[in-house]
Amino acid sequence: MSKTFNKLTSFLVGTALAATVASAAGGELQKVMKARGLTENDVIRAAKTYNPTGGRDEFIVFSSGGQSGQVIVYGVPSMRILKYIAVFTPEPWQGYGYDVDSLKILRQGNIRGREINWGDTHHPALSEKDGKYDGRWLAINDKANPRIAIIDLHDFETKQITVNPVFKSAHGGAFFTQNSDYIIEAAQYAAPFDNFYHPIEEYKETYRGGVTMWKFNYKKGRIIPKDSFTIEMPPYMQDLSDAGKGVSDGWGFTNSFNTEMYTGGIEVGMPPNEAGMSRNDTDFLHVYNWKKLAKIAKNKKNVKIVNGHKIIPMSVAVANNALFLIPEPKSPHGVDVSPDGEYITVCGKLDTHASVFKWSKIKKLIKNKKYVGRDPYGIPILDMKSSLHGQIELGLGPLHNQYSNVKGEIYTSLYVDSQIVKWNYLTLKVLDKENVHYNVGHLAGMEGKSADPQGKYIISLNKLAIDRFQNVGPLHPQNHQLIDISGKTMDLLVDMPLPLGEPHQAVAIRASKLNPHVRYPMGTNSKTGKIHVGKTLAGQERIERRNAKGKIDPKGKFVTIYATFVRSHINPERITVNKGDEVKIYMTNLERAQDETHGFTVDGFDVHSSLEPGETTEMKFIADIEGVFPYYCTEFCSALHLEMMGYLMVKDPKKTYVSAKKLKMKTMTTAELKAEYKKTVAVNDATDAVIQSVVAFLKENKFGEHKVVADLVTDAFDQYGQIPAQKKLADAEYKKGNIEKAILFENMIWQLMVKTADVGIRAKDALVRLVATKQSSSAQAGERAFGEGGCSGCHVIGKVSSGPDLTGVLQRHENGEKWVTNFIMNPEKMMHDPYVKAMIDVYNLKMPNQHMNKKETKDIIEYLKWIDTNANLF
Ligand code: CUK
Ligand code: CUA
Repeated sequence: MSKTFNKLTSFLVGTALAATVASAAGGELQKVMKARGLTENDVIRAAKTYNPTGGRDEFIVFSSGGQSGQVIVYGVPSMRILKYIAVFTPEPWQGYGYDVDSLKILRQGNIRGREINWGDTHHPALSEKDGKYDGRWLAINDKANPRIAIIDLHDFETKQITVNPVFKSAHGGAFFTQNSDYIIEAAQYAAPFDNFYHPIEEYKETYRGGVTMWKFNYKKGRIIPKDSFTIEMPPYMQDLSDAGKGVSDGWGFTNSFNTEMYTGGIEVGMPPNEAGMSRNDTDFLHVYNWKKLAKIAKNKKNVKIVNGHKIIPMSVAVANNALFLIPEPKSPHGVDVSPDGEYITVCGKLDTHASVFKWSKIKKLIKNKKYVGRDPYGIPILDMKSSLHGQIELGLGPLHNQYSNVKGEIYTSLYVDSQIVKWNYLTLKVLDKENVHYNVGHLAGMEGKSADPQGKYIISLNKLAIDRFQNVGPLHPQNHQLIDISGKTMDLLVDMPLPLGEPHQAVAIRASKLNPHVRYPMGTNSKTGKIHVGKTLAGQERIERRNAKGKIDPKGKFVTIYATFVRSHINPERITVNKGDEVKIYMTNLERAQDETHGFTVDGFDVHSSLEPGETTEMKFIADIEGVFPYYCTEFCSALHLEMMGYLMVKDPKKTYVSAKKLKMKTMTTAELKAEYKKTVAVNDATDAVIQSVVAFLKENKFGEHKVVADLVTDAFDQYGQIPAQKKLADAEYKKGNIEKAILFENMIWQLMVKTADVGIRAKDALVRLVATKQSSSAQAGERAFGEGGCSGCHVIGKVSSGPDLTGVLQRHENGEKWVTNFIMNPEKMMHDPYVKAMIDVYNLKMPNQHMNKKETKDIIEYLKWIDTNANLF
């Protein structure tokens, strides 16, 4: 492209821009609002939720991913999705279920030997200390296949799946006790604990409900099944649970439906389940002393073992005064303990009321053994009225509750009314109602079920999304709505379509409490947290062939590859095996640089692994088909990512292969090779000079004082440090006369330099932002005007471009500010100034009138002053 053409375009573009931005600032907002049909309220709501580029959210939400068997992570208030965590379902991006180590986790979830490859996640729970979230672990249940998974919040990976050996479905989990000693999981659909056939006619005798108390090792972040136990419960359908806290610590609360013990039978002429299971006016809230029962479970005499798991029979729990029932309004759903542990709110979805039970009243009844009767299984029943603090009418279909930072303030979802009610559980008064989109299930407050709720926002997890979003076919997304609760009345801020599963519950935590790592110690098996047996460092790459006894044997059928990954090559790059060999690949990502993940697959073998910096993973398959299979890095990790590949060649040992090497390829002459070598070395020297200038800049500006920059510099030197070794190889080959090989090694040096420069420049940019003086708002506006008004079309700060560099421009003239102001506003009038004339000669271009107004010009002057103050940085 010709120089003149360049200048011409920037001149034209500049002029056009200047006209459109002429009215700038205030008017611009009005224009956008008009063009997009936005009201002032819309704009305020947008401003309340918008994160500018690079901005962060105050809260992080962990939402159940419903039937996707995953966990969804998003930020509040922006409602931007950050991650899907693979839990019960294979997830290829993360390699989950596609490499050996993650497959082991997934297979921990096998039930009676059968692989289960999905989950119906309902309730995520954050680990607690004194009832407050600590941001260390996340647990989530699977309702369909009764399991609990543990996710490590240091790397957002699933570390354990535990199958409930006696339940056949489980809903009321996961809920941590207030110091994360146990995780509560209640059954849902009653079924026999054993794995045998029991006719439905013997439902009352042989089907059972229950609550499992999973012992949790907080330090290791693992459930310990052998120290866990299940409290046998009547075959009522246990629903949701909550752990007591504060004054009620040590106790658990689980509600239920179908205390009728109805078993349906449409096919034999019985009314359906839905009729029979909601006949009674009340169902039962189960109240149990898990702390006491945990001690009781340690004595063998007190437990029954079913499927290798401890069960405390109802009779034992009752005899020890550790299990009670309280009537609650029919078909309840949520049961939520207040931040101080004194109030327990239960919502009956078929009742318009919320019932607030008071712990001190319940405790007194228990202490005085004041029972109004016993259920058919002999469990003492406490009087409902004497246990209640009070009841309050909320609306149709109350379901779930969340607390805020205001004393007594509680938020309840109304499923049928599609509303959120704000009310006070102490004074029993309704304070406000907000319409949400159709059929809200759970609510998520900010740490809203902890001992330290933060208020500010409530998220409404709606079941339907009719008419809210672009139609994407009959299966609609879910709709999470963010509501501002900081004011006297609620204000619905924004809708977020969630294109995954049907999330039930979500939990939110202050982002500042999360402390995730950026890399693993070299060679880590992220699934165990220990160093991987396959850890391989640079120089240790190898291919080993062993026999069935594990001895090195050239005739063996077991091939192990110890491979390393670093931008932009996989070592080894060629693997030849025999058809039928068992191939095991250990892969170590040698990068220490943040976000330098490499992925790996061998085409056609249904394997994939994601290697985060420092991670080692294992892949295994039988090379059961002959052929040539490329393998490659699946993450676009660097400019030479496409070159990050190799070949797996599988040959049939029974075949003889005829060589196809007939055609001699034409090669370069020695003189040509030498010329290329010289050119390559010269390019490397020039590139190194650029790197050195960046290094000098970084040192001058004391990069070591800024951790973010220092980390990047470490990354850069990781690359740079590899150059001497390559240089040695290049020189040696050159000496031996292998010029072609010497060129290739010199090319490798260039690759390393480019990577160094890439990170180095990132470090420089980060440093400039850190050490530059803060821009005044006027200078900020000036920079915007400079960019949008077209000045930047010709002027590049710190560089001579199609116009002169403007660093120091205010010093170039007497009364510089006035001179530049006049020149910007009326350039035509100054064309005869000898300086301007000279400039026109040099640049062959006249300064155009960009029609800047007075304010814009003044701002630009402020911006130019800011540049001068920081001139050393450009
Ligand atoms: S549940 Cu789905 S809306 Cu499983 Cu907690 Cu209430
Ligand atoms: Cu490594 Cu692409």
